[in-house]
Amino acid sequence: MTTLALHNATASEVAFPPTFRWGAATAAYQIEGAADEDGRTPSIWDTFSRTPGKVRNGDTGDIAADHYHCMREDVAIMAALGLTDYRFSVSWPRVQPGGRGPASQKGLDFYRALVDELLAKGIRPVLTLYHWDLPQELEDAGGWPQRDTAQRFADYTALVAEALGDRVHTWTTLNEPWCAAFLGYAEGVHAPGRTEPEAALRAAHHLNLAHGLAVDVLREQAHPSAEVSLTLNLAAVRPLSDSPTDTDAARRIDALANRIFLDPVFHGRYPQDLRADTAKLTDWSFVQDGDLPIISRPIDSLGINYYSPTMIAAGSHPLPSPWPAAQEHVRFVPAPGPRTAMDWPVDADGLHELLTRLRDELPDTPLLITENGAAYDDYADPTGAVHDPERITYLRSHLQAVHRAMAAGADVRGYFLWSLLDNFEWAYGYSKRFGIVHVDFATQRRTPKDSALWYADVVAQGRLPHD
Ligand code: IFM
Repeated sequence: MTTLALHNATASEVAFPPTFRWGAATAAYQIEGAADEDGRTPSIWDTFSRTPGKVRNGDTGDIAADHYHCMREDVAIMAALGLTDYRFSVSWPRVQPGGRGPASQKGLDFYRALVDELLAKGIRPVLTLYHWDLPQELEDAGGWPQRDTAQRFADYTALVAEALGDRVHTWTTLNEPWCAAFLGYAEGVHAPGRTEPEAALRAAHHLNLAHGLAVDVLREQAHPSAEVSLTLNLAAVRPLSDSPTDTDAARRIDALANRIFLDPVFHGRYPQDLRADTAKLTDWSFVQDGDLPIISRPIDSLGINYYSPTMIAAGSHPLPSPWPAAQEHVRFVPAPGPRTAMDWPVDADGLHELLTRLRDELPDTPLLITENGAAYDDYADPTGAVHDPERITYLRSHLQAVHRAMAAGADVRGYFLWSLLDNFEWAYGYSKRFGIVHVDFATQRRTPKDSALWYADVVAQGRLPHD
């Protein structure tokens, strides 16, 4: 179907199938604000962002884009853009304060209202259960390195599924477990800010286990037609050269960034080379009998978040590093070419490489691009308009890459742009703007940027406009 629809377009046209899902993505802590309202308790990101020196300018998500109060306006914006899907996350401490026990009905009411509003506007809800806001009490009990956290996540999943199971189209268990495990517990630049490489490996396993346990809960409680998914920020790993040392360095990063999730989830095993590489840190005895069959429960699609490729050479990485046991072997080489305000290279070929790799390795798994986008230093001009031509160039090239991969057989079903709104960009605070809708954080005024108007045109036409 995909290939036929693509072939119907003329050679110069970049046209997508009529069923292609066009979305935008956000995450609870990055946009909601209302940190202390209606019974919500602190997550690890509240604690981390309130700790001096952890987040640029001392920014926190206390108010963020105030989406908790502006939700209807924000859904109206999505509808005006013509989005078919909206990817959002649920704040765990808002719906289950403290991470244990019964649900907060007030917290759930917010998501019930959001889902109702989306459905009323014909927008499919794509719900992520975990986008990094672990209840602080669970971190105090050990956090993700502690096995019980996976069970707590399954219980929380049941509460959300009970409330919304009949209306959510796509459930994503975890967003980017790599960041949660390795930025949070090894490098310490994300909450909870720990620098314990062995704990980070345990965290990765317990996140995988949490995913599998949640899949079981969703299969039981969500509507049978609901799609169950997982989102990974897979690295498009490129060795600097084909020398044995550079390719070995790239192999190590591929194991720690990609195969540590792909192999257990899709093949029910951890890579042998990963176990060998990390043997001086752990014997992996935290993987208990029966875990891998749970982790590898079938899922309906895989979400991929892609921003830029990763160029690797032999060398060493400074400590603290997000790469347990690999930091003595790898060096990250800046890629040439244009860069975004994050200083990330703009390289759409990396997305094509990832998609064609997944086409080959997971031929039966439909793919969703659940995040792709770029930060630039956007501002409203004196007329109030926000011109962001670099973002349009970025989006165009990446959608072209998606289209090329689809023409080459990758089963990509949809594209979610990151992000709908300017928001709290984690350790960078509000200094980085990823939105296609500008947010004036002093007034909470929303202004669609030129890229939003461009994207609305893409969605309406199902194809990229000519330059
Ligand atoms: O803002 C983040 C998002 O929360 C997860 N993926 C990457 C984005 C940009 O850094």
